[in-house]
Amino acid sequence: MFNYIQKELDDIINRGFDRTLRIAVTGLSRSGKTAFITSFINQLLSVNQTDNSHLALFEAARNHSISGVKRIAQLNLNIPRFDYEANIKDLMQTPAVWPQSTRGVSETRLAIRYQRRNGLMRHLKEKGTLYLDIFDYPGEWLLDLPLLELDYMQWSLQQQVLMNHEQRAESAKIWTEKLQKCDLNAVADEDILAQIAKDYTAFLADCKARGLHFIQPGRFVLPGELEGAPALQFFPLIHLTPTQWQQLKTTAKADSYFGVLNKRYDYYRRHIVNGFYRDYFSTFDRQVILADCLTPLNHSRQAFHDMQEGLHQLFGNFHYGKRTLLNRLFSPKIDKLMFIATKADHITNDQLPNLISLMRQLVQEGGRYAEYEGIRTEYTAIAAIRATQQVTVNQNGKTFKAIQGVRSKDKQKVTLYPGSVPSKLPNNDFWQRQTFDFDQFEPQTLEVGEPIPHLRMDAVLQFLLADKLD
Ligand SMILES: Nc1nc2c(ncn2[C@@H]2O[C@H](COP(=O)(O)OP(=O)(O)OP(=O)(O)O)[C@@H](O)[C@H]2O)c(=O)[nH]1
Ligand SMILES: [Mg+2]
Repeated sequence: MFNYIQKELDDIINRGFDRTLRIAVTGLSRSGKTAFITSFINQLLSVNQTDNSHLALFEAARNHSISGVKRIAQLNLNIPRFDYEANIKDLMQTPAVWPQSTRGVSETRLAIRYQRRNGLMRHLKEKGTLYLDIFDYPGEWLLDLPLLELDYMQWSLQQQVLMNHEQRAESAKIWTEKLQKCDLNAVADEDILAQIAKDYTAFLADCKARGLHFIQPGRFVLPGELEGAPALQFFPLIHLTPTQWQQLKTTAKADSYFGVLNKRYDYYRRHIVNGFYRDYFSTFDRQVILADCLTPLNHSRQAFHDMQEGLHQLFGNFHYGKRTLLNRLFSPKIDKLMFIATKADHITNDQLPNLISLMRQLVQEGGRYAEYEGIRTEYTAIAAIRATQQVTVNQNGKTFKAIQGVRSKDKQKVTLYPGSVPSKLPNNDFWQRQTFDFDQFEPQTLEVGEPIPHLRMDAVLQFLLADKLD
């Protein structure tokens, strides 16, 4: 009888005190979201009752208050499951390969059983469960969110400014020539619209191939099931002045090129972008923002500025509690925000402070610490899947720090000093000197039962979860 009552009581308590946390993993394409989520899940699944030395900074693992972690069925039945198993399988191959670039949305749910340490519940020696929901999606789609705030004319004028960049102007020639020839007052021909949109999409894909990040609309380069849909057949009218816009608004009929393009842009914004926002971004509790600052440094000055522009569109205006884009775009519930510089295993440990400082400059004008109203914010650098080792090298009687790993371009094991990371946004001088070279590395083969090697993922777990596991 006593057991029965005890169980009833336990059930009521558990139901009442379980917690759910939805974590937004935000980042432009190739910033490391999928690697981050894979490692995040892996580190949690690897927590055990004997040795958690690989998660020294994560208190709940260190003091063994976590009794078990499981992947469980997600709540949304219409979204594919995050393919954690496939990513782990990739890492277990010999040689190991990086998880694939993401082509659609997926979701995962974890249940963390833990012993309560604080509050009333600790007296009952009762366990709690923390449910974690995490989404993955192609980074390209993120840059569509700012479109929610822009009408067709505002967006076109913004794209017009971007065209001043040499690389863009050059590869835009084909579609801009066709655009100029199009009489926007004439009755729209579907085939011609489809053709110009195709050329425009080819231009965006070319920008992406050149390492540029500011690509809008993001769905055009990764359409998923919308491939070929008229909703993706429009383009910015970058050749019009504001006066011409006003004229066309009065003269052009609904079935004209101008009318049809306006309608399609609006549809895209209202249904596709807003749907993505509503379904995935409006209900998060905590957010991490990932930025790969090293790869664009390797590409070109243009690639670096382009990424900066993309990040500023999303986060640049987010400071001092103003009602700004990020506040509006992401859940008003967010209470913790972490800016993370990814792939920190590309550099020696002594360069980490520089990398963090560079990221701050990239995501916020001037790199100042933003104090977001009611949101705890932290800045850090990590490697979700550490591909290199830190070593010390002796040369000509001197010792210096270096990294060792299998370089992607020639699959050779190398020991090198990748150079110093600029702590501030690089100036002209920096680009002329080009004194750094950050190589890509191949992941190390993961052994069965071993956790993924990482750098400071435990600090991330601590920041995001500690207060929910007390
Ligand atoms: N050395 C190292 N490389 C990493 C790490 N994380 C990601 N990378 C590299 O960055 C690439 C992109 O990482 P992903 O996790 O696929 O990036 P993503 O943000 O999911 O990209 P999309 O799905 O295309 O938006 C990987 O293929 C690796 O080459 C890391 O921790 N260390
Ligand atoms: Mg991905």
